[in-house]
Amino acid sequence: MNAQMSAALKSEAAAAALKEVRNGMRLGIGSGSTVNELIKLLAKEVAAGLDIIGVPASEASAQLCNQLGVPLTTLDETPELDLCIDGADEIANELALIKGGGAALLREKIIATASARMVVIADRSKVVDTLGKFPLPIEVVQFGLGATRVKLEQHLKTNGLSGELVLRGGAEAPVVTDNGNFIIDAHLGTIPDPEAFAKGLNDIPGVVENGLFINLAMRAYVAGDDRVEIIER
Ligand code: ABF
Repeated sequence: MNAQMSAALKSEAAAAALKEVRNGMRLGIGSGSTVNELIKLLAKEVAAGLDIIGVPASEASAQLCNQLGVPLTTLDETPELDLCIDGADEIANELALIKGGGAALLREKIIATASARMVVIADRSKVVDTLGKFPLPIEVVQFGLGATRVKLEQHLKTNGLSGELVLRGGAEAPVVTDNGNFIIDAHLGTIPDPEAFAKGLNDIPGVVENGLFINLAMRAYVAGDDRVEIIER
């Protein structure tokens, strides 16, 4: 799929989700290239009179919203949201998701959890039978990285999984999230039971959050070549 086609599909998924947005809504705005398409469409609606207020999941999304005139607030001012629209890296059964390829998983999960309803926008390439081909992003604090890694390896073993744990960006230039943390990408290949694997993962003291979004999304708008499919949970 070339970049132009891919952008068109992302925009179609975003346009379908936009139909759920009503006047007066408090909107969680995720991040990533599909959400960027949503922000562009949203900005046009706002210019035409749509009255919404958004909370962005990343500095990048905030910047685009500000640039295009989508009004923003914070979860401190508006702690409860009506609808969150976000992208995903993988979408499996029951709308179990891997997110965090853009390193915004922590804010994305906070926003999704603060929202009455979460919907996902994606192109068809994101739909999988089993999660895990996409490396699972895990946000960890910088302090004690080595010790956290050991605990993560133990967690993998306990769950019958194995795979490389890779510090995103490498030791020389690690990626730092909007929250000042690092990301470890767990290259697992497959996560047959995401719910079981997620259990206890965030109990490791150095782990801040993980990219498994389970029982959060209610609906996904998935754009394929001929139509936008709606997947419900
Ligand atoms: C975000 O955007 C992330 O959680 C996920 O990593 C990513 C998907 O990106 P894209 O829309 O660019 O494929 O929602």
